[in-house]
Amino acid sequence: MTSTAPAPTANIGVVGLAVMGSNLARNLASREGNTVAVYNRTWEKTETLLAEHPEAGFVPATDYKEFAAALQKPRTALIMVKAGRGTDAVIDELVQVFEPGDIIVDGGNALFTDTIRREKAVRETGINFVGAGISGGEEGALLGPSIMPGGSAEAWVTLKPILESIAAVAEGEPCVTHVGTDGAGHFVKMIHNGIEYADMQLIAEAYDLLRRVGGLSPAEIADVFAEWNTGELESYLIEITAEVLRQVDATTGQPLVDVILDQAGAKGTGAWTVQTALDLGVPVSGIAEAVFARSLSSKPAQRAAAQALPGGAENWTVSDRDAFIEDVRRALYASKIIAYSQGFDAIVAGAEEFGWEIKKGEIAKIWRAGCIIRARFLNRITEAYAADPALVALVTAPYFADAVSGSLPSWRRIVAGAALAGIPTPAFASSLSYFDGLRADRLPAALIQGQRDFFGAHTYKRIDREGTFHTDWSGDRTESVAEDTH
Ligand code: NBP
Repeated sequence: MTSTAPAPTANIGVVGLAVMGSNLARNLASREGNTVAVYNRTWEKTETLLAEHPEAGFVPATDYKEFAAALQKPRTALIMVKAGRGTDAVIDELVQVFEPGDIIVDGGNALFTDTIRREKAVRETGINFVGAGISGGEEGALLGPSIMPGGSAEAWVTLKPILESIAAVAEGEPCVTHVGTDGAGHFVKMIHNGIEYADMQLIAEAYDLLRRVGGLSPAEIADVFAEWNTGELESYLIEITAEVLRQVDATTGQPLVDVILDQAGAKGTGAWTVQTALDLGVPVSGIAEAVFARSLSSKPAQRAAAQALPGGAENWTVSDRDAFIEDVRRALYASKIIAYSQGFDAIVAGAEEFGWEIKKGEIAKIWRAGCIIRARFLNRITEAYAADPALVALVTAPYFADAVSGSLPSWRRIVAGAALAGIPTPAFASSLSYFDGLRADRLPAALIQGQRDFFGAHTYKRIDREGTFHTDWSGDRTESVAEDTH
């Protein structure tokens, strides 16, 4: 390498050449018309990428100045580094060498509030900053991810052809769309990951029931999942679950799932979804239970201490195995619909709070391929929002309402049976409770309002009169109070 800056031959550059960055760089380089500049803090990664992929014609840079010099204007850089301080460090360097009109895209898993902050700060320099959620893992990055860019409409004009060229394709359409301004892209990616947590937990609960109650072996359950993957549950996660369950451990000869430690890890995007939903007041209960189920699994001391506790459980004997499998399938499908419905509720609430114009149907479309939650029924979500853009809850759209209604007897049998048998089904059960809460004519929230007024004079509203009320609980006297007293 010489230290002379290369001529500006590249139309896009990638900073950060770990697994995601190098695969995205290769994906970009493989598309006609793209020349890709590459930079990584540690030179060895750049060197390895160049040596392993000479066909990509990468333009390497040894520092940020050289990187900027390699890019045609307006310069476009895609940052793929560890989210957090690394992202800020790279942005600080790029704004030194970029000019107004250039574009910095952060494709890492940034928290959307960080993206809002960064976009505001970078915009002051005249440089565009785009937070883009990228899903699909390393394979998606190489072959075609689902991409959720935020940022300005101006930056989108330049980015559109580049991102469309590398995105996954579903039914002829690229899985990328301008989600909304500033942090909208990372917000939607966060919700995507939250739904992913719920979907994985639901599949795990289905597996557990088939194993412990149905008595099926992992290989038999793999066959069941493979069969389910030919119907309305068809999805990437169902497909890979069958493969995971079929895997045999080379050392012990046992099903691999039986020798994997049962403590689920997490990188934090599920927790972000739940924390954000709590702030927005959106009940994403299925996603929350999925996050908590991973937390519970990773508490060996508490689990060991509780091993000796009695379960008071009843035997659950299955007389018709096929009927039981079908019950589990329907419970899974109904709960999955709830998870997506809750996720879209969170998107609607986030859009309202942060002033984004998010087209819900378009989001479902760009999740059809390339991403982890890709699933057959996403087209139904797009259709539901096309039929009624103001749809207040996805689960009330005719297709989903019918699907859930048709599953109800199975869903209730599974949740009740699991409770009696002492088998944890936090996501199945909370999803059913959510559904029952949503459709209830009256909720015990009325009692909670009474309690709040009793101990804290928090006031309440009445069903028969306008206004705000407080009761003198000792004297049994109800009085109307001014709105601004609570
Ligand atoms: P990592 O998240 O493991 O990050 C490693 C990269 O960050 C290396 O290139 C490293 O440079 C660079 N880096 C760090 Br760490 N600190 C830096 C700094 N201060 N300045 C410059 N560079 C710095 O890589 P990854 O797994 O490829 O993921 C990249 C991004 O994509 C992350 O934000 C991740 O959350 C997101 N993402 C990952 C996946 C996935 O499936 N893995 C999927 C979707 C999104 P070095 O080589 O010099 O240490």
